[in-house]
Amino acid sequence: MITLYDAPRCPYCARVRIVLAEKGVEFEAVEVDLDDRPAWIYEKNPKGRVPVVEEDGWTLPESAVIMEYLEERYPEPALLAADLADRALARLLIFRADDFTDPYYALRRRENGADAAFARALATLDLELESRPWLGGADYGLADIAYLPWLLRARTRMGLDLAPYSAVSEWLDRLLARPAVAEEEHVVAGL
Ligand SMILES: N[C@@H](CCC(=O)N[C@@H](CS)C(=O)NCC(=O)O)C(=O)O
Repeated sequence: MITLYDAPRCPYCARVRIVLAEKGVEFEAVEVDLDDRPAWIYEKNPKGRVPVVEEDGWTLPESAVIMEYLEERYPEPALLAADLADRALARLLIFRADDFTDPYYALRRRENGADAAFARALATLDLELESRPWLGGADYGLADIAYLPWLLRARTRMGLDLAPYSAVSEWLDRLLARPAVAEEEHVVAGL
């Protein structure tokens, strides 16, 4: 069985939780206290960060890599499109997710100009979602899961109003209809 070294508040862990839930994979979650990280986490990941997955003594950190590993290990239901261009688009967006999450963290740190920078990041996402139903193209998948955790947290924990971003808002409503995403929303509500 897969073990996930996990932290409820961590959006990177949320990516992995959602993929596991979508694929119906049973796993054991070991909660890591981010405010007092145990020394052994460095044996699992030299950077000392979660998420890490472990299977038969083999460990893998980095949420974007874990998502792809899980996609290959448990191909059904597919979370990467069959179409090569859509697969590449999903990977590109995941590769560039920092363009969205950096302004989010700047806002969390209340840096100067962070409000405007996060608004710009949301407007860019909105524009992407005006042109296609899901971030990765025609189908729901890894790209949506890669961005979603920050939006759930921004809405619930930072009181973000998504009304000005109608495409993002509609996308989020469609996502929340999925049990795997609703489960994560429940985790966020409990933080
Ligand atoms: N690039 C990593 C980032 C993971 C990450 O930053 N996790 C945070 C919790 S949300 C963490 O473990 N922070 C502890 C630290 O940075 O020392 C990934 O995608 O998995």
